[in-house]
Amino acid sequence: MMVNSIDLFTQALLEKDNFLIVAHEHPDPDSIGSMLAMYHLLQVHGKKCWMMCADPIPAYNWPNIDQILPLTEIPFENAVILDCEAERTGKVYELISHAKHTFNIDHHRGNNGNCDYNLIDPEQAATCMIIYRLYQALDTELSYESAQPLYGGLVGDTGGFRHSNTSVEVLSAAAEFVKYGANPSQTSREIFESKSLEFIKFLGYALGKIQTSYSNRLVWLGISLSDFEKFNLTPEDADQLIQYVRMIRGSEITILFREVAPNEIRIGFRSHKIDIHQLAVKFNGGGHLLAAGAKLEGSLEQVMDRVIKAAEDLLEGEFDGRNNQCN
Ligand SMILES: [Mn+2]
Repeated sequence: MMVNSIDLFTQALLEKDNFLIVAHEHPDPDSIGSMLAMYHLLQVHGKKCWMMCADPIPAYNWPNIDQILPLTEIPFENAVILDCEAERTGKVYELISHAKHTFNIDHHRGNNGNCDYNLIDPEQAATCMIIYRLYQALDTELSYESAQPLYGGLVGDTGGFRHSNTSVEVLSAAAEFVKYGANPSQTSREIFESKSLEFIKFLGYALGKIQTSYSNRLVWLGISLSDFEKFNLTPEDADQLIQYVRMIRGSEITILFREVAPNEIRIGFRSHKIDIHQLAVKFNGGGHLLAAGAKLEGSLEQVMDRVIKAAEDLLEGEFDGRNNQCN
């Protein structure tokens, strides 16, 4: 993996023009926030740029969000890939494979660093923190256009400043963004408190299906496609379901299984203290030390059996013989 210095990265960026900005499929607040802040940064520096996302965009009231294009042909030259590696951009991947130069900014562990220019830092709480460093490196003053989306990205990836990645740097940056017009209460409402009535009723049903072992140290929940259909929801609507599952006192590993297509199971892993990234990697996934994901083929029951067995091995310390505690 090749990682560039911020100076080399910004210099290469300023030498080029006509950028297509993309992020991972199934966009979250950090990927959307970094797209919007990158878009504004490039525009301030006189660049022509577009943002594109093949999936639906949440209805956040953030500046320029209506400028995100659906999948379409545009005369771009260079691609900026945010909050993931190029291979995880979904339906826009084919488009960006024609880019003259590729720029990648990400904070996920295991990013392959295969782009022409890579700014990858797994120590950062959010990709938005790295974009903020770009604003500083380019002496670009913050404004509402950058502060609101950057703040939103931090709120999303820190779970509303509650996760272990909520550092002094994150809180200082957040304060700076609020100074320039980011709206904390509106942002939290948009990200965490704008569920449909159907979702809340579904939540009541889904939480009734929670299973646990090892005295609640391991907690998991599996939702089938037909469960989603009963409530007129899609698996994407339940992205945040794992937040409720991980609230159980004493839980150390939390796993959410969602059947997103017939026999295609998306898995979310969370922990307060155990490295569950290695668990995701075992099933060809990835992410962060305490928040990771994977996707497996098979029936919901088969996949749950396999993964729960591995999670139990991890709790028993019999998982590849490694020390699993994080500091
Ligand atoms: Mn992120």
